Parts: sequence; structure tokens; C-alpha cells
Amino acid sequence: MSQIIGIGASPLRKEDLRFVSGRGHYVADIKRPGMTAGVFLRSPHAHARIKAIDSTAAQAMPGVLAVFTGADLKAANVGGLPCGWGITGKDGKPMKEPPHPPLAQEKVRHVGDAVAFVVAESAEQARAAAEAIVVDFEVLPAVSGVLEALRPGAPMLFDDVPGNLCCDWELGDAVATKQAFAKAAHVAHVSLVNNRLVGNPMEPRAAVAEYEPTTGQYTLWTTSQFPHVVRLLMGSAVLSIPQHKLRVVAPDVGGGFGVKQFHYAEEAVVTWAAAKVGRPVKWVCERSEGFISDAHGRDHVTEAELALDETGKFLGIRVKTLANMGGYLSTFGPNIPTNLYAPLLSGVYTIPAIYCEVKVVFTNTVPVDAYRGAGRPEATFVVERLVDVAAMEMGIDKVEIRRRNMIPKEAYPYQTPVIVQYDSGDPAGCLAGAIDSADVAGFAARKQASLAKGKLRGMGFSTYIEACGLAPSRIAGRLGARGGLYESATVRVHPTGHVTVLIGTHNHGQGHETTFAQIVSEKLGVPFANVDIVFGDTDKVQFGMGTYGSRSLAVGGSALARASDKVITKGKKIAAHLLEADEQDVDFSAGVFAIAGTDRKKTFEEVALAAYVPHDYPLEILEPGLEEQAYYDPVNFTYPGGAHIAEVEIDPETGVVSLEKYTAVDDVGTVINPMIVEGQLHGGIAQGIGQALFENCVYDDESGQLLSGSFMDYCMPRADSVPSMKISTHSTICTHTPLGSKGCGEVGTIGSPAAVTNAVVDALAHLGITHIDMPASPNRIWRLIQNAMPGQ
Ligand code: MCN
Repeated sequence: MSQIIGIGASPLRKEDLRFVSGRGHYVADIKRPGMTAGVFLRSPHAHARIKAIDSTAAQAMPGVLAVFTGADLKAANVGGLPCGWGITGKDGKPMKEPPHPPLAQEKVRHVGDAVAFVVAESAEQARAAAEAIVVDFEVLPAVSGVLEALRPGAPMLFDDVPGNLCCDWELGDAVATKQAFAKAAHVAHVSLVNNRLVGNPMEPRAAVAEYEPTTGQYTLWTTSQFPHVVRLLMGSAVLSIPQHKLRVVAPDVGGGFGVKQFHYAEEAVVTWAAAKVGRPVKWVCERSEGFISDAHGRDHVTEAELALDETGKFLGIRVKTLANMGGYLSTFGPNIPTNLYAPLLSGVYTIPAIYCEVKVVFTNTVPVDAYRGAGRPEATFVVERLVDVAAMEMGIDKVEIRRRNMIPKEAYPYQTPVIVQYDSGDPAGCLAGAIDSADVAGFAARKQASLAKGKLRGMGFSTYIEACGLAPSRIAGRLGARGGLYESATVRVHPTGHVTVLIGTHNHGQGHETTFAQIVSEKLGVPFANVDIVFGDTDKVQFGMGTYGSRSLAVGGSALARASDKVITKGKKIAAHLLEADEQDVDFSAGVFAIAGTDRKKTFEEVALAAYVPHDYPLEILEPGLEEQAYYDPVNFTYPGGAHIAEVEIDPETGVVSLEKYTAVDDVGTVINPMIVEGQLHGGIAQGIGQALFENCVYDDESGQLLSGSFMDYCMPRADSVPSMKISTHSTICTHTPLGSKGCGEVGTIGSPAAVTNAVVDALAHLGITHIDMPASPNRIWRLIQNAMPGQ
């Protein structure tokens, strides 16, 4: 591959060679001299006071080196885990942020809360010792649902958080929305639950830490999507380790889906313990342990209304959401159901008035934070369910009602009533493409064919928009968040013209080693094979905010494009010197610096060599070397959008859903690598199908036990649950990113839950059914059918 492979090409992924040949290097693969193993003892209770912990027997067991509890961490002044990005309530006051000790002190607040950490020579010895620790718990009443947690008299998780209310938050114009509803000809209403999900990346979380006493240097290898932020939060807030003495490395990471974008207690405890024990410590999460200690996603209870005039034009939307935060605030937790949710309630529609209230609530469950899509699938689900209900109730065709209210292509940039301004988009174009590709015209015949087999067939539409590329500091500030999220890139050109990129994003499945190399190959005109991408190591990469919120291309890629431009600018200076010309006369294209209108030129490689072997440089204007760095703080989010159409067939005898067809047309701006974008969409849609039809995190109301804590009870979508999909793009160019790209990493999870649920409801609509909560399991569907047709 000694050629330029630039933007728009689909080379095979560079990183796959090491993965398919078994040479990926994950945290669990790390071996350090003298390494020990750590195991956490976790609470079996959802809510309990810790009266005493007796670890005498455990400490005396074979191979055991230490047993640590919350009291030890407290005595050592270890701090609590910070919630990295806070929110501000209606009253202008900051949210309640109660302490979150890495090992529980005094109380446990969810099943799985870590109580003690055992370090031993082997994991088996540590596990046996953990079982020998005697914890005297005084079990307290627990509460797992948001409605119950807000009721007067509900068990209180924190003494200084009355009513378990972390924050009462709002966005939009309450008065204008009330007025809009007052003049409505029709109001559509939905009560819905956005089901709690567990991320379940293929590689469970893990951490290895070591400490070098002679230099005071700590190293933590962790399964993280943002190693620099872990260094910042853990080093400054939890363990008080100076940043230059803490190296955080996130090597190959086997999927994250949001779950690995938080600073977790285990990272801090393992790092602290390594110094205490004086030997490296490794902890690898078990799958069942992950179910009760990885942050969960979603979990909203929502009442929503859409006001329409007599022609079906939208006048206003009003939403009340209760968002479950679990037992503590995770790093981004309260931001997800607020700042990432409410600003998307305009969808792709012109809705003059919007008002959203969110109560952010503590319960005795695992902390909730971002999971692929994070707030945006929840918003899309609310809007797209409301639109379908309104269409059904008003007798308007579901496509027609969408078309009537869509923001026209010419109306961009479009300012919504909820802060965000969409820069570009063509929702009607995406919908038209999807209708064509899904053969909507042939649906009636397919429905008849299904009926002839005794099956019910339904088709569901979802048109969506996403705000991604987190996060412009200007907008984050207006939303009351603590800060925005820029990104950085260094382009290091070696004397031979080979290029190493150091970037602050983290590749854990998204193909950055390929797509970022394509960007450099295109910009600098260097062979694709000559570009390597380095990430995930705080000692190598300057700084970075990591990967989540589909930000890597829109923010990291923009920093990379800018750093590449700086390299070209410097290269022109060098070429001008070498060619004895004026810098302004030097053009750069496809790897060649040339003087316009002449045959005088220098290749990129010649300029790179000259940068490091300078000859007679005018040093006052030209430093040797060819390495440039750029930081990029986006001016706006990017707004991918699209239209998804799902077609289901339901067996009324059993309630089993078969997803027959899935069509997606998405607008992700300039596409760097079509194959990777398709793969991202594929994976995202599969996860959305999982939420819509299969996955559900169920807690026992009384005991707060997680009832779906293993793959026996938590139903993941499998290959045979997902049809062959028709995926294509219909791009409008982002007006503010240097490459014109928008994110694509989450769009699949955003469009699909509503499309699939709307299809299920469509199949059941003749029975008077207007809504079903996710997951639309056979049991739920069967019950709805039975209730609609008693005795059948
Ligand atoms: N891309 C492109 N053209 C575009 C947009 C993106 O070629 N117009 C490419 C990018 O260059 C990158 C990939 O598509 O290689 C995804 O880019 P982007 O949308 O910037 O998303 P991120 O790289 O920031 O990835 C984050 C996103 C999120 S938030 C979750 S969650 C998620 C996801 O990506 N988790 C994943 N995709 C995942 N894929 C895998 N395999 N594993 C995960 O854990």
C-alpha cells in the first residue's frame, strides 16, 4: 500500500491485522515483574449500613498480602470520585453531589458497591480471601425505581439529599409552550419508559497499576476510552498524585460503548493498593461483576405531549422526565438526561415551543451514565413515538405528518428553541431515500402475504438528528456544564517523510488507525502505509479528552486536519528556502511543493529531510524540524441525521417479533471511509434493536437485587436477531468542521429503537394499541394482544 489512500476510500482496517492474528494487547495481557492479583468484595445488599468489617481470617489466608477497606482509604486521605461535568438546577443552584468513596464507607448504596479489596499472590487466593471477609451489614430498606424514590417517605440514600433529588432541571420556555398547548386542536400524549441497559463490551474492564518508590512514578494500565481524563480526575481529585508522576495507558480496548468513558473506583483503588503493597496489582472484572459495577445506561420514565393544529402542524412539545442516576454520580451521569437529551427534543422538526423538565434522582442501583447514544436515543424515542401517536389519532399518514413538519433543507442553519443551532441537514432527502430503498410502496402487499400466514406485519419510521462531536465549550457553558471538550493532535514528520500522529482520542473499535491515516495521506500526500496513529498513553500523547459522543473525527480529526495544515505551511517555508522562491509562490498538492508556472519543485520527502538536515537556514524565520500540534475546540456540535425504516412480522400466537427488513439513510457529512461508516451504523443499529426488542435491566423493587444480572436473563441481540440491513448515506456537508464531516459512531443506536418500536406498534394498531414499552418482548406483546382481544 505504497500509495495515497485518502478521504472517501475504503481500505481494509490497518488495526485488524493484529486483532485477527491474536496480537491485540489488552490490559488483561499485561504482565509485570512481581505482579499480584486483586479482587473486590462487593455488597450483596442494595442499601445497608456497614457496622463492622472483620478481615482477620482473610488476612491470614495463603498468599494474601493485604485487605483494604473504606476506612483504610479514608485514613490515607483518599478522595471521593468526582462527577466530572456537573449541571445546574432550575433554582440556579448546582446539583447535589454527595461523596462517592472508592470503597464504601459507612453505607453501601447498590448491590455491587465495593466494600473491600484483597491483594494476593494469585486471583484464586484473593477470591477465596474475599469470601472469608465478614461484613456486619444492617440492611436498610432500598428503592430502585425513580417514581418510588421520589415518593414521600422513600428510603433516603444520602442524609443531605432530601427526596433523593440530585437536581430539578429544565430547558426551554415554559410560558410559550403553555400558550402553544392552549391553542392546540389536538394533543398527543405518551407515557413511556426508556429501559435501563448494560453495556456489555466484549472485553470486561480491567486495571493494572505499579509504583516506583525511587521516583514516585505511578503507572496505570486501564480499559479506558479517555486515559488523560482518568489521569486528571484520579491524580488531582482522588489520589493527589502530581500529573507528571502518573502515567495512564489505555492499550487495546475491546469495545467500550460508553461504559469505559468514566473514571471508576477500581482504577483508583488498584493504583493506591500498588503503592501500599509495593508490587504491581492486577484486577480483571468478571462478567457477572461487570453487570453490577459497570455504569448502566438510559433508565428514564417520561410523560410527553405534542400540541398540533388542525392540519397536523406541530405547535409545541412538553416533556417531563425522571432520570435514574443510581447510587452515586458517575463521571458524566447527570449530563446525559439533561444536556445531551433536552436540546434534541426538536428532532428534525420545526416546533416553535419546547419545554422539558428533568428530575435527576438517586436510587439504590448501579450508577447510570452514558451508553452509546447517551441522551440522544432517549430524545428521539420521545419525539418519534409522539409523532406516530399523533398521526394515528389524527388519521394522518405517518410519512405525511413527518414531511409536513420537517425543517426544510433551505432553512439551515436552523435555530431550535432549545439552544442548539443545526448547521446543515436534509431530513426530507434522507426520508425520501429511505422510502425508496425500503420499498415502502410494496409494504401493503407484504402485509397481505403475512396476514395470509396468520402473522401481523408493521412498518415503523424514525427520523432523527443527533448533536455530537462533544463538545463546544461555548455551548457547554450556555447549558451550565463545567466545561467543553476540545481535542489535540500532533503530526510528527520524520526525516524520511514517514508520519507519526499523536492524538488524544482513543480507538477501541472505531477504526481510527485507518481513517486518521487516510486524512493524513490525503492532506500531506504521503502513502497511507507511511502513517501511524498513536493514542492511549499519557506519556506519549500531549493531552486529549478521549473518545465518546462521536467526537473523534469531528473534534480529533479536525485537530488532525489543522495540525496537517500547519505542517504544510511550514513545509512551504522550507520549500521556498530550498527553491529560492517566495513562500507565497509555493503551492502544495498531492505531496509536492511547486512554484506555480515553473517546473521547480520539491517532494514532501525532500522537504522533510531538509527540515532535519538544515542547510544555511535563516534561523530567525525558520526553525529546523517538521512537527506541528493543533488543539481544536469545536464552534458547534455536528448534527448527523437520517431516516430509518423497520419492518417487523409478529406471530400473534406467541408475541415473537421477527425483524424482516431494516433500511437506514444517514447524513454524516463528508465520509472518510464508507466501509467503516457502514460498519459503525451496522453495530449501532444492532444495539438499538437490542434495546427495542431484547435488552432490559430489571431490579427487584423490594430488595434492589439485579434480577437480570447475567446473559441467562439479560437478553443480548444475536446475529440471527438482526436482518441484513440496507444502509446508505445522504450527506450534507458540515459547515464548521474543516473536513465537513459529522459523527457517525452513535447514529445507529439513535434512529433504531424508535423505528423498531413504531413498527411493532404499527403491526398491533388494528387492535387499538398505540404504545409498547421497550423491550417489546414476546411476553409483553402477547399480553397486549390478550388484553385487546380478551378470550382470543
Ligand atoms: N467516520 C468516517 N466518516 C464520517 C464519520 C466517521 O469515516 N463522516 C469514521 C471515523 O473516522 C471513525 C469512525 O467512523 O473511524 C467513528 O467516528 P466518530 O463518529 O467520530 O465516532 P468516534 O470515533 O468518536 O467513536 C465513538 C462512538 C461512540 S460514542 C460509541 S459509544 C461507540 C462507537 O463510536 N463505541 C464503539 N462505535 C463503536 N464501535 C466499536 N467497534 N466499539 C465501540 O465500543
